Amino acid sequence: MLGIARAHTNIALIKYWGKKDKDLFLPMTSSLSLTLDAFYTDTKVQFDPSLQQDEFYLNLIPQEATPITRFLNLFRQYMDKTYYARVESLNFVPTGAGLASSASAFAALAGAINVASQLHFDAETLSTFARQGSGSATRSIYGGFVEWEKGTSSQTSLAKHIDNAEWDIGMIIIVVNTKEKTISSRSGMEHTVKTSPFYPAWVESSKQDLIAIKKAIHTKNFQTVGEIMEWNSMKMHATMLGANPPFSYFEPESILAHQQVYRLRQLGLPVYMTMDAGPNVKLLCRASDMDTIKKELSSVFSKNQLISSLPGKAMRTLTEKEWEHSLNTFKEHQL
Ligand code: 2P0
Repeated sequence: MLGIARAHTNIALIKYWGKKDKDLFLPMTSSLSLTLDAFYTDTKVQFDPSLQQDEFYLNLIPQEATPITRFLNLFRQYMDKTYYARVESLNFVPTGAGLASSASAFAALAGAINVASQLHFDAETLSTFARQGSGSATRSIYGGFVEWEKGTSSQTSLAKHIDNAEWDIGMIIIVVNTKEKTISSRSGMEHTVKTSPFYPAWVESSKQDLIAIKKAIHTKNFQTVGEIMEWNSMKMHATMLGANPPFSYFEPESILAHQQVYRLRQLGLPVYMTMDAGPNVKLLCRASDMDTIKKELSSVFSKNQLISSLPGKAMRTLTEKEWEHSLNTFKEHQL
């Protein structure tokens, strides 16, 4: 009863910001993302009759297993025979890069449990499980462009694959260094839904953005995809400025990054920005322009503030040999 899986992080182009049902992680709006190749989580799950409780190791270090137990129970309710499990995760999402790893973490965990439990749910169903770990994990079940349909129930709030994104597309993450503690996305979105008079407008506008971006993805219209992405992100952040009391994830360097994007566009480079529940700025650009853009940005940001990635693939299962390889890679990088 062993299962191993790899899932990649994703960045939302059409954002998820607000829950209709906190317990089931049902979102107020549908969202759409791009899965990224460079950042992923590998997870191994073994159900073991000799265990007295669930065990969880993150990057080889033992952790409190309660959230994992809660997630394992979502699957255990369908299993004939249930055992405790040993869960080992390796995060290949650079720490300090300010990228949320919960998306890849819960998608990989769902994938590994799916094999270990021998339940073999299909990918869409699996995304409904991943969702109950963290909303954005719903979308990390698939590669390329992915839509999370908000649905009306736990069974219908799921991910759908939209496009492999195997065209000239990439992302550059501008890491904005900040030591300040920010508001978690979970509490930030709750506060926004409750208090921002802009929130209903966001729901309506985001619905339109989703329709338009899907059309643009379908016709591979890069400029329109970028423009809609940028506008959607700004509108999401505007809901926070309108909350009571207001809050914002912007840092001075986020604004600096925005100014650079405007400058790059004036130079004729098609590049667009988006920001999540943190100060880092993510750029959508042509993969073939990534080196030029990084070079341009190096006058303002240091090399290690600029991380790039191509589109990534869907969650997949790994063999034990691949796990051993992953473990060795992780240990080498740690040294
Ligand atoms: C997104 N974010 O669509 C949006 C945009 C942040 C801003 O998904 O409470 O960690 O676990 O469902 O998924 C971050 O929120 O929140 C997020 P929970 P999650 O990517």
